[in-house]
Amino acid sequence: MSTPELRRIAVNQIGYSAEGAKIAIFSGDGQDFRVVNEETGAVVYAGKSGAAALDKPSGAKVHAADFSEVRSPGRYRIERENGAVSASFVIADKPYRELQQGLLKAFYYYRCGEELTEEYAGPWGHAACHTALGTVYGQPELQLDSCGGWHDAGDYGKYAGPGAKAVADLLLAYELYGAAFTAAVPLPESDGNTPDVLLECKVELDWLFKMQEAGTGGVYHKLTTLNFPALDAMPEDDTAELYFSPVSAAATGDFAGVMAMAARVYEPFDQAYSRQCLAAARAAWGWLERYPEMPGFTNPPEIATGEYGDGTDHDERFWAAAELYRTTGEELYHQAVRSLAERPFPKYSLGWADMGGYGTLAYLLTGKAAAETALYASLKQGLLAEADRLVRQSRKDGYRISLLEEDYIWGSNMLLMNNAMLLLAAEHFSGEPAYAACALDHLHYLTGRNVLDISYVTGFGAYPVMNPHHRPSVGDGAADPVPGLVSGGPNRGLHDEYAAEHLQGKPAAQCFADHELSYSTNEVTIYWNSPAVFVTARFNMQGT
Ligand code: G3I
Ligand code: 9MR
Ligand code: ZN
Repeated sequence: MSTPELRRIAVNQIGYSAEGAKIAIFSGDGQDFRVVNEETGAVVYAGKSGAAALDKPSGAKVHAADFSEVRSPGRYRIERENGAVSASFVIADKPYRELQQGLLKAFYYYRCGEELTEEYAGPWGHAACHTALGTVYGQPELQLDSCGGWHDAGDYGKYAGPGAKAVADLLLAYELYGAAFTAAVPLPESDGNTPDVLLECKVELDWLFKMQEAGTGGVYHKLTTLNFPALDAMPEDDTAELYFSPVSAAATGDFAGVMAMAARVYEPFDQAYSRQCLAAARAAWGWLERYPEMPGFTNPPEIATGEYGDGTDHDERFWAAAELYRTTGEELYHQAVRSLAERPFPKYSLGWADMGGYGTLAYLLTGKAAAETALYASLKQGLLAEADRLVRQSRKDGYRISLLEEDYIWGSNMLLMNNAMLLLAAEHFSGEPAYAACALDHLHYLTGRNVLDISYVTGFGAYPVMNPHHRPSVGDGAADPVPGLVSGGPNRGLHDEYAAEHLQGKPAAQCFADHELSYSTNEVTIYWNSPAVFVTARFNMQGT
């Protein structure tokens, strides 16, 4: 269809809920617009956009067009007097159901170690991959089962910390918004009893068990080949030797946190599994106690894959202690939470490096009665203050999101969705609907209401990302990319050659290239998908 310059109308390309606010963002001149029902051709609303203002992060002169009065379910588009036409979108009671299912199904496509069959994967299937034993780095005689889990991203590495963040987001979504997870995805394991989101997370948890060092409880930081394979390599053709990188405190803390969480969440469905998770979490905690001071992880010299370096592990320890306390109620862990909380790490950040926010959420969710009064009050107040800051920033932004110019970093869409998660946590603890409204504005940006008029979720929206840096999507021969993947989004750092060559001088929010070579703007990862599942689940709850 038309190019973004001609469209100049940014909408959530999925759509808007019938009862909620409906705002399109215009750029360029001309305020008059009409909303057209695409089935009947009828103009159902005519109006004028508000005053225009220059928006620094996007470099655009933007104005908001409010058509909240349109409430009848249907498929619509917006037209402006200057000839611009928006993407087609729906107005519906619950417009984001399929999006949530697609974002969750993405984890199935990321699975490693098993065949993705045509029945479940359609044209995006492939043979079982990475089934060989892995070698423990520095111990050539020690070869271990490494099979399973999810690939991290556009590459086929598997990294314990990022994997734990992804599972944590999904389990938190299930804990807070369980009613949004009743429909089957479906998955090969769907049994009509255990929710699919738990079945999918079990794939990663089962793999995480294999990352725990026998005897010590420490957790290997990652499992990868020495180098990244070619960009068109299908997973089953990536047969280079796999290595377990050394144990790290960050990975061990993340592992303890997510396993303690899993022990709680799986308990009603599978008590033996729940016990196994808790025992693994306790063993990891034992390792952390034995090694209170550890240097951050850095890649061993021969290993060139993703480092996920992390200078401080107090946040991961804090999360681990808080989840272990929430799950067991044992004083030992409460004591650890209280002493770690005194350390100066970010308490409201949701990873992958700064995991303190998960500790804060776990402690607050434990409830006031079980908490120390002053710590509970300060964490709750801090969370709400952080959410207030995000709301204030969003109100100043042309596209109504909390990202500042300097926030358009590698994986800016993770920051976008993490901020939306934090806003929804604030809604949860305060009951204040303005936080949810602001979070929804973040979702609108993700699926199209942004300066590039692009949906950052493959397969969703009229103008979605088509060429992600994702090896299966490059190599599988299917016309469309694997669906349901969240792209990293604009990154003003221009950290790859393609971006450096093509995006020089662009405003921050336009530093994005829908090109498979641009890994620093257009790669996809499990931990960019997972907060988006959390956010969509909130808006799929009944009665909201
Ligand atoms: O946090 C700082 C910020 O303070 C600073 O202003 C800004 C300026 O550039 O940088 C921010 O740090 C960035 C950091 O991501 C933020 O999380 C770094 O520049 C940036 O280089 C770093 O990128 C990471 C990238 O690996 C390179 O290390 C991404 O977060 C991380 O998601 C990505 O992860 C890769 C794995 O290594 C391999 N698998 C794919 C995956 C996704 O691309
Ligand atoms: O494909 C790799 C991607 O998963 C990583 O996030 C990225 C940064 O570590 O690196 C990509 O691999 C590129 C490598 O770093 C440089 N040569 C080109 C590779 C892409 O084909
Ligand atoms: Zn694999």
